[in-house]
Amino acid sequence: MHVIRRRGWEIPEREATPEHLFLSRRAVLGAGAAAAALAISPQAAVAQRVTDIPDPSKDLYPARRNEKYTLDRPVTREEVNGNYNNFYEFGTSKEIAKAAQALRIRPWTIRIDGKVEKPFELGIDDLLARVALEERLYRFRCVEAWSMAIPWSGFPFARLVELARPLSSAKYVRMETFLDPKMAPGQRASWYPWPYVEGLTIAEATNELTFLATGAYGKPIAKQHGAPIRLAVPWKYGFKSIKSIVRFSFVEERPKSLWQQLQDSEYGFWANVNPEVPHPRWSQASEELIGTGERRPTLKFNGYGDYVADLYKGLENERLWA
Ligand SMILES: Nc1nc2c(c(=O)[nH]1)N[C@H]1C(S)=C(S)[C@@H](COP(=O)(O)O)O[C@H]1N2
Ligand SMILES: [Mo]
Repeated sequence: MHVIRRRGWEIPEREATPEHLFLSRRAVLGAGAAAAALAISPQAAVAQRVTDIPDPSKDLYPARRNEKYTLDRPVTREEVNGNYNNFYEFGTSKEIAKAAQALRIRPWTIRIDGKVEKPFELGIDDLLARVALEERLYRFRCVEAWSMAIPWSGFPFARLVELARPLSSAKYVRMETFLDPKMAPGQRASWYPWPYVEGLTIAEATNELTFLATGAYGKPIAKQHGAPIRLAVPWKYGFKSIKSIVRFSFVEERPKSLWQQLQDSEYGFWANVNPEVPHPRWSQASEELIGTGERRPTLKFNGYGDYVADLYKGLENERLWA
């Protein structure tokens, strides 16, 4: 049987952001004015208390694209990307999108604590009102040897560090996903050390590529991608990019992630993409571009070495690659 399938390379990059929406909105309001209006709108406040539908942040998107970050491949189609996910809080299958709709994303409180001038909590919409959103096209490489290309919207992690005001004794940022086994059935599996935890050094966190994604495909980020806020570190294997974050702790000790606690040999702290260092169970030399069937050689640091290679100088004795 001949199956007609739309191939990834037929999808123009501009589909990442529905251009007409962006242009018409910009004609009326600057992006900043839109954000300010939203922050004080009574409807938004009610929506936050009662339900997450409609998403009170929806008018912040699409965000203006930052053209600095370009791709060497087409953007993965939204339907493909939104139906092939890892989100173990909702189960171990890749078809997790439906189950992930149980995630409640308002109210969503984020705690900033540890070695900071003053610990505090703030709601996701208060945070969104304090940052400038932009869109970035990033490659994404899972340790399982598949990849996608994603138009994230969000803001640089460095902006969060600025708001957090860490003390000089802070060496790492430890991030934590929500913990709610009633809402997330995967968290009833007691053999996982929930909640999901990940970490970065402060230097990694403040690298210009390190991004907190609150949107994708020109909209608030879908639940299966880790709404309402997830990490995007495109030079690292996918598991580092923790989803649905509720806590950022500035700490002295290197955080130990959920995966590292489970299987240290396969999920180290550094986890940078390197095609020359095989995973203990398979090669990392190439990757499948999900949605196209194409296989491509994997690039060192996923092609982002110009931005990040310097971060790892002097760390040759660390296990940087798995
Ligand atoms: N909280 C949480 N974050 C997570 C995961 C998870 O199961 N739970 N999976 C990780 C893995 S292994 C990958 S590959 C990416 C998948 O992101 P995506 O589904 O948006 O492509 O999320 C990462 N972040
Ligand atoms: Mo992954």
